[in-house]
Amino acid sequence: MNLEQLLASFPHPVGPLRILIVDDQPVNIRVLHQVFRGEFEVLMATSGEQAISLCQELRPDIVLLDVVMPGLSGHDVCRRLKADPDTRDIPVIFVTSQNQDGDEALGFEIGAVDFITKPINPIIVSARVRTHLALKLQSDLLRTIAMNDGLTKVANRRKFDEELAISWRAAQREGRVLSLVMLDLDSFKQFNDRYGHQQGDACLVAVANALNQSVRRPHDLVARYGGEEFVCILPDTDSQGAIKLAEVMRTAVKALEIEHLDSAAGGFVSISLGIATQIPNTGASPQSLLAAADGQLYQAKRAGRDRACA
Ligand code: GH3
Ligand code: MG
Ligand code: MG
Ligand code: MG
Repeated sequence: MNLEQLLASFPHPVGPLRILIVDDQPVNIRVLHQVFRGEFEVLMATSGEQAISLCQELRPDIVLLDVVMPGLSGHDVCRRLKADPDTRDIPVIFVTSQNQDGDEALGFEIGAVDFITKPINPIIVSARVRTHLALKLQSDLLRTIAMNDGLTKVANRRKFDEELAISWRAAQREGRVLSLVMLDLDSFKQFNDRYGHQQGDACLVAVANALNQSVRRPHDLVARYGGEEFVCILPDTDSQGAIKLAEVMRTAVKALEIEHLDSAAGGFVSISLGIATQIPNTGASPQSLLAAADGQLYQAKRAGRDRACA
């Protein structure tokens, strides 16, 4: 697949591709800029320090990195990018006039994907960059498919398990509170029976979107836990905050006004929710938090559905 086909394969829109050109000599930057302007969004840095902060802030899709620079060298920059989980996956191509074999080998050893020598040949540089961008997009796409639910596009169970473990450790380290909201569509078997599975699928998509629009903080995560069950991870959110959000979600789903004549909630699709909150400590585990949320969900069902229990 070429770049354009890959971009079109993503389940969500992907912005213009960004390339970061790093060189201490502006004339070298200008030469490379000529090659890529118009085709990609071009970012520029004249020092290693600047390159690292641009990578952290703007996450370019690829970096063309000079080796010899005052201050941080290209090798230093590459090592730092590869040591940071947030920037590790950005492909780095070294562009340098040093072309001894040892230098090139070191470049690969510290994580570069390619090596280009100056003076550059614009056609070759462009072809190599496009090749590495395509590889990067392929791995981004695989990750997206592996971590998101194909039907509703929210995070899947795998992503949820990963994120819960990460959020749990972070809350434990910082002594912060962590909440989970587990929710389940009410009488959904009957919905399928009456309206058919296709309508059922469309209903799940609409509910997932409503849930996603209900969460506000960048670290909140909505995931599809199973068939018609969803779960939300709410870092740094106490019980009151989680109860408030659960109510926002319950109201948002009802406001979709999806007809469900067998429902207990005024003829529309509704959800029941269970909330659990904990400051992670020894003796507790992500599984115990999940079990607690599930227990509350069970209570909400028993109490008549279309409600939240905490
Ligand atoms: P309750 O209110 O107690 O949750 O009742 P319920 O009928 O929702 O619960 P139950 O677990 O008995 O049924 C869940 C139903 O959800 C059964 C299954 O057909 C449906 N379901 C699960 N996943 C999907 C899906 O991906 N698409 C569709 N259309 N239906 C699904
Ligand atoms: Mg230089
Ligand atoms: Mg159900
Ligand atoms: Mg269920």
